[in-house]
Amino acid sequence: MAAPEVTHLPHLPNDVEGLRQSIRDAVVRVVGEDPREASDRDWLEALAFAIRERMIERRLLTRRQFVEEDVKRVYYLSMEYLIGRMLEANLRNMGILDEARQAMADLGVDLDGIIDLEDDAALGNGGLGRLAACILESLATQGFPGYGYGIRYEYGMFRQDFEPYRQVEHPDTWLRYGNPWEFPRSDRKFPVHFYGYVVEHHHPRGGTRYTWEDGEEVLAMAYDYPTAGYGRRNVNNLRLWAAKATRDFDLRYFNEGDYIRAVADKAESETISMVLYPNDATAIGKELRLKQEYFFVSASLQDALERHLALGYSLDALPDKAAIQLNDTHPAIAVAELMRLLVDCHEVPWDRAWDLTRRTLAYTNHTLMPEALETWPVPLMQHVLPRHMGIIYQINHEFLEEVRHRYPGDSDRLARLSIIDEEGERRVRMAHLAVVGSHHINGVAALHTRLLQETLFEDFYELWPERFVNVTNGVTPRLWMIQSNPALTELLGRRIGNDWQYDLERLRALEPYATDPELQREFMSVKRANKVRLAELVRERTGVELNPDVLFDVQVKRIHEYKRQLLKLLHVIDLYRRIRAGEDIPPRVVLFGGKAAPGYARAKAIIQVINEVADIVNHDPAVGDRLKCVFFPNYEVSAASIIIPAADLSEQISTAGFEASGTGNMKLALNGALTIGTLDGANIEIRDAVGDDNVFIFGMTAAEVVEHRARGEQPSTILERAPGLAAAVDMIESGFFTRDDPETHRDLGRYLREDDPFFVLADYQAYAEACDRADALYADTSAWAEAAIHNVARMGFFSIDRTVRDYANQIWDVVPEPVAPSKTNGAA
Ligand code: NBG
Repeated sequence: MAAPEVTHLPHLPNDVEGLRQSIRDAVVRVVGEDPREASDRDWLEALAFAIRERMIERRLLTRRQFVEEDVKRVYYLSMEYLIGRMLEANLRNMGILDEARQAMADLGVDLDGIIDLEDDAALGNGGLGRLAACILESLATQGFPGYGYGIRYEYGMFRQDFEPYRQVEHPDTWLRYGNPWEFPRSDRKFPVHFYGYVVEHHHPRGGTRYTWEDGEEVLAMAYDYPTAGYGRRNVNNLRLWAAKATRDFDLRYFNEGDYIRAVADKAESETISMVLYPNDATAIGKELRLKQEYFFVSASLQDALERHLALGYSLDALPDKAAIQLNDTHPAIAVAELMRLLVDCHEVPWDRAWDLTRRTLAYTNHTLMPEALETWPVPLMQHVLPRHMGIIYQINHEFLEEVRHRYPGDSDRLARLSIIDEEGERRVRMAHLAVVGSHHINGVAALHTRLLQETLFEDFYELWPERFVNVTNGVTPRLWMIQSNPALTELLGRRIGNDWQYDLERLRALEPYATDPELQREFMSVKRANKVRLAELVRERTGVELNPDVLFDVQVKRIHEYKRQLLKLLHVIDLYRRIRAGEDIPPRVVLFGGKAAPGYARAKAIIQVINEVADIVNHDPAVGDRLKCVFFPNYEVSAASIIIPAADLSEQISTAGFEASGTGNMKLALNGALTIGTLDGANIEIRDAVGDDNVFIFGMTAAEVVEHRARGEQPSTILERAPGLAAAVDMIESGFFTRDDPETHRDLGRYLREDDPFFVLADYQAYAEACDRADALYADTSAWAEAAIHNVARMGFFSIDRTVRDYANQIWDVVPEPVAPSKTNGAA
């Protein structure tokens, strides 16, 4: 029994006075500056320290409660967390935003200026990483014992710049001022092994043991980021691993006198956590990436097992006390690593270990795109992770035995199901490994899950239909409404109270007011204020002036052929041509935002042509305010928070069958934008929720896309029937927008006319008509406002809290463990 003094947890006051005291002290004690001399950045750091002290108190209380209640824990393994800025989010979720604003004001500092100093934590590419961040926030908010695991990349998502039209990438130096939010845990380190070879040891009394010898070892060191729940005292932990060289490894060379080599090798082993791969929905197949994946999976599983055993549980109790979720195939090596840890390190017999593994792991699939499905060449896997290759062979052998038993003589089926792809260069299919090693596999929207069952995992679905479930994605209303859209939050509070902040379905209370002219007027004036706010930012970043009284048409997301930014651009070009021809068309602002993977030439060409078109359109005196086109540079979470609340129209125009879910679609609709979209991903569920009248659906369905492809129609024949579209393609191709070098987009023109793999041309006519429908509705302000209010009121289903509850009920079998509401216990 520890002494009372030892078991004591400090308790800091959360009122203005207490905060002011902590902040002023932190300037001196932590930052090391005289408060009279402190810069804004010093104050930012001091404030962050004052908050994190309070977060860690609640974190430790939360953890104590989890131990006392003997809870089952959820471990979320993700290569990416697209968190964004932390200051405002932490203040808000800790329930001390107003107090901190006042405390800072008392100290003569404007909190909002400080908030804008912070860099985004951009440890992710796009929707998958942002979803992971939303899930962690919701786990804490709902009181689930959830632990995030990932990588502490020294450099996150690159910063995007245009020079002048082309994308150039700059390193994201988000840690250059240090990071006040993290707790470096130098005592929480795990060795991670690479290369070397495997030795078989035959026991005299039967049985074989394997040891993994030689090779290299890197240490994974923990950095903890407390994650606060909103409106209650739960604080969970996100643990990010950084690679550190092991001392043994250094010493070898030091002893040989090669000092330079020793230091260089140390730097090299630390490159594992150096940089995020800036790729979205694409597999890269680089050795360093495989090492990153294994690095964080191994450290996370070692950590989770150590905690499990330290709590006094037996390994047999693992599936009852831990649920491990694999976010896409990136952590799929966990299947083999958990087996290795159980069998080789803890001497659990193989069959029992396999049973435990399969009952502990679950896998979320985020894409059907073949190029995004990770596979590793067998020789590479053998080289980097020789023991895991052996384990995968064994798992595959036993799995295929089971299949053979059920489908005798069906060798095609065996080849289709095998974890090893035997065609051409032999490769390990990570998605198959994840499916075979998981008790549940989920897609992220209803259509996506159905397509998984019917196409990608058809054979697996036939084997184990009960393992496949849908969990439609969601978004957190704390970031995507309360923080990003304070004006609408205030309006909602006045009209329907604040219950929706915890239970988004409560937004339905707004329904009866959708036709109320007073609410419509207030709603539209909130939207206008948000458009003014965005217009200021756009002027600052691009010099382009936007008129807040016209329709704001927004497409923000990664740049990808399947997302069809080109479809929107062709429409812009058509409008421009018609304006120049003297046609009177309804005015609009078109705003694009998003990054292209640095190696994705086509996506980069798309960015370039959008910038070129924008430059001509925005400077043509014949156009004026009737059309503006902006490519917002360096789209990131903090920019999204300004852009999304200002959108009238939300572009969700992917080729049907390609967008697994989309989550931007949910954020935009929640903020009262009307969706113009295809029947793809979660758009379908959004339409079902908001109703046909409140969304503009167009284009081929997923099934029609398949039929259309089978017909093999030449895209150029479509152009013969559509003169406006043909003119737009021609303007790109002939160099109308690139007069210095008319050849620039020859290839893009040819691509559209001859290939058009994502059916931009085939869907164009339907798209243009849907745009006209949007214009017509926008002309009727009251009708538009009514539809927009219906969108907000009906978005309850798309709360991340519902998503997390679906995981908890259908997959994890865990219950929430709320600590206490923050205002009654702890505050003040
Ligand atoms: C992305 C999908 C999106 C989906 C997010 C989150 C990958 C591999 N997939 O449609 O493209 O919304 O995942 O589920 O990044």
